[in-house]
Amino acid sequence: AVERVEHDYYKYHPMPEITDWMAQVEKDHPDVVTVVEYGQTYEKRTISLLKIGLNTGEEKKAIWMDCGIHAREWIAPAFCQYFVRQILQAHKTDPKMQEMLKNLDFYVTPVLNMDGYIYTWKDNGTRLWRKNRSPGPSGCNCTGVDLNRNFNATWGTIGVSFDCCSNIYCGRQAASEPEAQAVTYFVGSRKEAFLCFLTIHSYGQLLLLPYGHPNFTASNYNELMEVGLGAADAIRRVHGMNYTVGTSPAVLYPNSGSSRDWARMLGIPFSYTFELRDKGTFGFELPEDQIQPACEEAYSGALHIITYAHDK
Ligand code: ING
Ligand code: ZN
Repeated sequence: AVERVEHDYYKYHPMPEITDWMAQVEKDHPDVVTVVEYGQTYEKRTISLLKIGLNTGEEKKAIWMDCGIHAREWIAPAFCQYFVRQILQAHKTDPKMQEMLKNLDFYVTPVLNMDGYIYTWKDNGTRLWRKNRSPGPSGCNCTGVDLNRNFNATWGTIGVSFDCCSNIYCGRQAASEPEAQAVTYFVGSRKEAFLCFLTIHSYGQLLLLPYGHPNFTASNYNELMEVGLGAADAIRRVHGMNYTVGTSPAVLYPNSGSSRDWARMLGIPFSYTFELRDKGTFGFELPEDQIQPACEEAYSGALHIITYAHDK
């Protein structure tokens, strides 16, 4: 028999281990989990997500979560893995989760920017790479587009750069990048189903809501704030950590082309960006001994939003 290696949720994993883990989770939970391939990266890697939910034969509502849109934010993929494990555990023990898995499908992408993530594991001084790995336009010697500036939401208007060497380069046009196209197509073709769009980043301990452009206000802004503040309370109750809630212009600075804004403009009511631990002490290089508490508190926050959206 093939030796079975337990997956350590409190370590960071290179891409091949995360891909193997996805296949193993599907194998271990064939009644609730399916691996779905839905796109390709610039370097032709297959982008996959885990679809988690009970097969009821009915039309179901859905929850979106993506992690690792920015390569260096390693706590984000770790959180997606933890999140999947927790909902599968709760599926066995918690009546509320059983109810939600009957009514909802969770679509979880552990690493969206796979090319960038692999690049940060190369150990060549590349640990802090943020963007994807597509080449710049002719005449530019830099690589990569900021995928969270590339979505078709007030694209290219504010908080971006058109310099292809910038870390916030928005690309040559909206959704020019294959990774952004994959999300745009997958979510866009099921847009009526999605109640929540949760995109996971680090760092800063923030819960950001639409819109990044200061001239626009989400029609359900008050409700987004209220639910976000409830999530921040839930987070604080776990380990006492403070998360700040608001739009990006209110909390830090404006931006355009984010996937969160795109999802809200598409009509998905509960669209949030999570900025996980910490507040800058370790930044993108959050030590492994903080993976567990960071994931525990963020899980509580995410569940607050998902439960609200489900019950509404
Ligand atoms: N932060 C996000 C980014 O895309 C953001 C979200 C935007 C935060 C604007 C604050 C202001 O820049 C990270 N960490 O990627
Ligand atoms: Zn980020």
